[in-house]
Amino acid sequence: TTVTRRLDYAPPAFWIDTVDLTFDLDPTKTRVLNKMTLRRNPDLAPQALRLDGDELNLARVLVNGQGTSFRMEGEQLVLESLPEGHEPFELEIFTTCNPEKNTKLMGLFLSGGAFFTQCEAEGFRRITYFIDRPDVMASYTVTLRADKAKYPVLLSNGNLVDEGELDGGRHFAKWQDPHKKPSYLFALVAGQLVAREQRIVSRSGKEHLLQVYVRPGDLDQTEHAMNSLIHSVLWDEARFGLPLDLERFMIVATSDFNAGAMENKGLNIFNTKYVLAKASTATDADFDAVESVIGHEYFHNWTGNRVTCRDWFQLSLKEGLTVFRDQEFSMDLASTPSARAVKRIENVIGLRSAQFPEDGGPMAHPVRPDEYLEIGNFYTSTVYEKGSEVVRMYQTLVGRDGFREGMDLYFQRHDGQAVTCDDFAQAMADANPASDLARLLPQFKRWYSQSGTPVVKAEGTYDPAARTYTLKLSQSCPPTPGQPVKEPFVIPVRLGLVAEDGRDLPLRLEQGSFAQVQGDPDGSRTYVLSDQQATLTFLDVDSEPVPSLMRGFSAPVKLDCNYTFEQLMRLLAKDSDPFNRWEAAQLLGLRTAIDAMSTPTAGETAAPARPLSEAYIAALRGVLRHPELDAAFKALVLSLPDDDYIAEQMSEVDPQRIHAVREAMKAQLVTDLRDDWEWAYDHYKDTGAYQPDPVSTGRRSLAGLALSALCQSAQATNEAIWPGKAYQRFKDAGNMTDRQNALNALLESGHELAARALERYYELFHTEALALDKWFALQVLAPDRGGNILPIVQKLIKHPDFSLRTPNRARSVLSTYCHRNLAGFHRRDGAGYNFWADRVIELDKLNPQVASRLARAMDQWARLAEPYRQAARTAIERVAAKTDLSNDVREVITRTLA
Ligand code: BAL
Ligand code: ZN
Repeated sequence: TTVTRRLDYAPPAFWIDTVDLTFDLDPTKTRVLNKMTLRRNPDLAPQALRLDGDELNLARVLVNGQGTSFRMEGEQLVLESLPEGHEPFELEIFTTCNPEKNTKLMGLFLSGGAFFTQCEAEGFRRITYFIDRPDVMASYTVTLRADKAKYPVLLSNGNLVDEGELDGGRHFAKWQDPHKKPSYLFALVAGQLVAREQRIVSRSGKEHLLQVYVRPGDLDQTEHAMNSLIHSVLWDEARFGLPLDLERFMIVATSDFNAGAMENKGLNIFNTKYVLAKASTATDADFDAVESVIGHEYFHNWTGNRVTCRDWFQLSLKEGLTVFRDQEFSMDLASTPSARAVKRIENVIGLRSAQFPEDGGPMAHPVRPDEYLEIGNFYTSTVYEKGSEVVRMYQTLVGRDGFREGMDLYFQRHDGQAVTCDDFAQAMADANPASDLARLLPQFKRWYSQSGTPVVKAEGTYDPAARTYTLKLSQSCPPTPGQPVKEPFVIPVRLGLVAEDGRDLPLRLEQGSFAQVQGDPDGSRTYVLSDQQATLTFLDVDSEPVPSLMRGFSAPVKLDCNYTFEQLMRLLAKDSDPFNRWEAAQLLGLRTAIDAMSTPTAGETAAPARPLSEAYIAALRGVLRHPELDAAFKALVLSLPDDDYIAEQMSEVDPQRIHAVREAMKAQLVTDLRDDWEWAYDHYKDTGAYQPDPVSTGRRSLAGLALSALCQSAQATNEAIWPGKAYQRFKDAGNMTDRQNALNALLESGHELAARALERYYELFHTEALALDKWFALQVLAPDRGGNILPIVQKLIKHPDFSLRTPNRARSVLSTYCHRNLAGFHRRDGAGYNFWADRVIELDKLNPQVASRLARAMDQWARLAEPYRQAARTAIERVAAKTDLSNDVREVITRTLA
């Protein structure tokens, strides 16, 4: 219950050189013998040895084979009387723990009768006493002993060096990790598992064994994971020169996991959601997610494991960088420029829907936080996704080759070390001494220390006589908790000037210059905005251009440009930058929503009947029917900004009103484009034998959108044909994407066939956990009709297949409801908030990490209009009044009310 502060960092008083662990695995009483060699840190004055522990039963402590005195301070084991001097000594600690009771899923736990571990950030202390911090790196030897019939497979990090039989039907396996590592990268797995195996030869000619372990019966769902892993290995060698440094690389899937996956050295442990994929139960989005999470964990092997974090405040050092790497990986695999742009847009949608609200709410924190009560609360989209944007800005500033040189230097300097974000920044700058980055490094690093989303304001004026175009740029950043005033950021503004015919005009500046960045596409240049404001005068501009700014989303900022409707229409129709084309459609949609919100209507949940302008509808039709644009891109342009993103723009949020307005926009879009949707559905619906490639994924996505539109427009006109077709497609679908889209079309239109489809879905998939998660989630995600979603949610949590103990299942109902259904959750009667409070309290007793994520659903309460605001406050205060909350939930609730 104490706050940890970044500036309090001090090196450890002892180093641990080797760790020899012996486990006698037993569900209720696992014995752990931990033999370590330690030595005093020669740089520090002699101190007591403090070892972290958590819910351990201590049986014995020996120093150099002798009993010793020790005391407990809270959960820490403190040893004062240790050998003096700097010679290594041996410490032997014998403890037991109870995996079966471990519902927190941190440390050693059971899942489906098998043992798994999760140690990041502070789970190793739940396995044995240890100096549980990432800058203590040791060599591990691990012996696992267990009943052979129940636990035939025994895995840990590194190489298998011995195995054999023991008395009483038991057996053992001994593993040795050739690489030193911090405790958070320790892992073990024991159970009945089978593996898909593949031997590969890397570029350097070395042989490696790749294994994907799953429950027997799931092997047919591992091909995509294995392919993704092979692609990851090849990509990291090709793009960054980083080879696999292990003879054996293992992935193991478990269905009980707090996070997505974990990069333990050589033994990645994954949520089944990010390993298993087969066409009949996984959607295109699932296939994509498997590819990027497999990539992500694999890339951690260098960015995280070979070079790790000195302390947990540096988390983005490995997470921001590794998200950037997995995004680049997926973009490189996507291969066509259009498919790359689609990936980029999807990533930005993710950033805006989670990170922007976080940065504008009570949990706002810098990419490198300054303090925490519970580090588990800082595995956030700020540390991950905004952190990745910060890494991307290095690449934007120094170019792709310069970035590679920076990475090379980073590894040259820091391989095998535990370092800080400053070390990464310095390597990037030192490898690119002539760059703007090197010139502006201390200022650039404000991205790590200042929270909040900066706003870039842009105003342009054209002077036809002088043939000049003047662009005034300025930046600001709103106050965030603990940071009332911000200094200017270094913001790379990639820009172009779009002529009426869509051409990019030449970019000649009167004074000042663009960043010397290789790789900017024709017609785009990058201006580095580092002052509070700047004026750019472009010469030889022969017609009035529309500025296309922040192309490719060149910095994680909000752009405030007073575009006219016609200017946005030009960008939507003609911008050479696909990101900004999509962005123009989003802005048009947002503007329509905001205008409609301020139009008086009868009753607060009523909305203007036809909020979209004819010209906008016509432009969307033009995109939908465009002969060359990719289907995936069309689907993104044709998707209206969602409720949450609209809410993000409002200073006062009225959730029911937002929902009503968006529904009115959608209703018009489906009706006015009725024939175009029909054309699109017929044109895109057939994708042949299932392949999760970008082209067919895009086609399915657009066909799904079209089918949903057709069902909705049919509902308005009482036609039966499209719901019937949707039901048929649901029944006959050859893959889960088409099936789910068809079911979703029925759910979204509120047609009665939805109930029949749901029943049938349950019959088909109730034994497939991941598909069943979707069954729960889809029902909760359906548009709220007169408050019908909460009763559905209440019914679902009583369903025999629902369980709070399995994070995926708990999230499929609770997070989906509280985080993703704005109108269903934010009810005028406050019943959604009460439900939230009950579940947070209930879940906190079982699994504080999952509970604290759910607690975040109230982040935006202070911006709510009445009566929502008061009802939300009452519910939050009810949780706050509990005296036995975990640190995880306590920290979130305290900040929320601050
Ligand atoms: N390190 C925790 C899981 C991940 O970000 O890969
Ligand atoms: Zn990660």
